[in-house]
Amino acid sequence: MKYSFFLGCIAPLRYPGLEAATRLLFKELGIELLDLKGASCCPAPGVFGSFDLWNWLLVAARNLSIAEEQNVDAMVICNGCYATLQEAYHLLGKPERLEAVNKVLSQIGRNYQRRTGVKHVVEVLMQKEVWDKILSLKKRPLGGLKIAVHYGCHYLKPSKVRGHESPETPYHIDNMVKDLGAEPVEYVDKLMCCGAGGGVRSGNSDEARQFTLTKIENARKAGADLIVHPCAFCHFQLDTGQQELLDQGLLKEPLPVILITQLIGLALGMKPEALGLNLNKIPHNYLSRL
Ligand code: 9S8
Ligand code: 9S8
Ligand code: COM
Repeated sequence: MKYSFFLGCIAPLRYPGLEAATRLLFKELGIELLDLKGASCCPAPGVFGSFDLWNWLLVAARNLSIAEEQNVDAMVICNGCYATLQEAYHLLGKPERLEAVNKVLSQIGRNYQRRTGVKHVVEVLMQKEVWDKILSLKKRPLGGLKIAVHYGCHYLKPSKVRGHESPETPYHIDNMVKDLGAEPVEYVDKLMCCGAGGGVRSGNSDEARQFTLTKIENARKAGADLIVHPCAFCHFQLDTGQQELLDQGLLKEPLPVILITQLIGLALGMKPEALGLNLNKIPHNYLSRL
């Protein structure tokens, strides 16, 4: 089993722990991750796609063509990257469109044939043989931890293109949390945006933080000890956004935030520092209970 690891921008530039944890976990699982040499920003679906669909599609097709050269699917740890690359793959299913894109790509000696596409890291991990292996490697019991799952908008919608379980009542990540021995908690407005998406963080960061605050308060009311999610972009907003709320005196008790690969790494007994948990702004205070 092999994938080409599409890093996006947040992991390499702001939260290197997300990449480190994912690489460590995949090494333990024996799944090879190739480097996507020369990959750029996906480009972010809201930030770029909302303004210029054609150039967004061209850049996405260029990124997909690099993974295709390696004959493997690209794998992402961010819903935004997932949205862009999967939607580009979908849109390029129309032959005239693919031809038009390839005409431009040929100017830089590239070509994309749609032989390979993209997988979200959750889709990769949830394959039966991979998940069975994870469960067989469990070392650190997570019992007693209450975890609020935040799926993020782009992971689930548009549901016809994503093709997961119901976009209104998702359960895959909750099931993972349960299998790892922790307790997933239900909370009000679970499917609410973290606040950042669609370019809102760059355009109106106060508005974005209001979403974050509501989300954190709802998760806290449900008794959560931490929030798990599948998206580097959500990680940025939920962690950095909470620090900003603390600085502004708008938040009293923050909740630590963790990417699904970091949580699995913890369950497998890996060191919190090796998983990059010390690189978060909001400290992982529950670790002393494990
Ligand atoms: S790349 Fe550039 S800004 Fe970001 S991390 Fe995910 S979405 Fe794609
Ligand atoms: S960032 Fe990740 S997927 Fe999104 S648009 Fe609403 S939620 Fe947070
Ligand atoms: C969110 C990415 S995951 S974007 O803000 O919608 O581009």
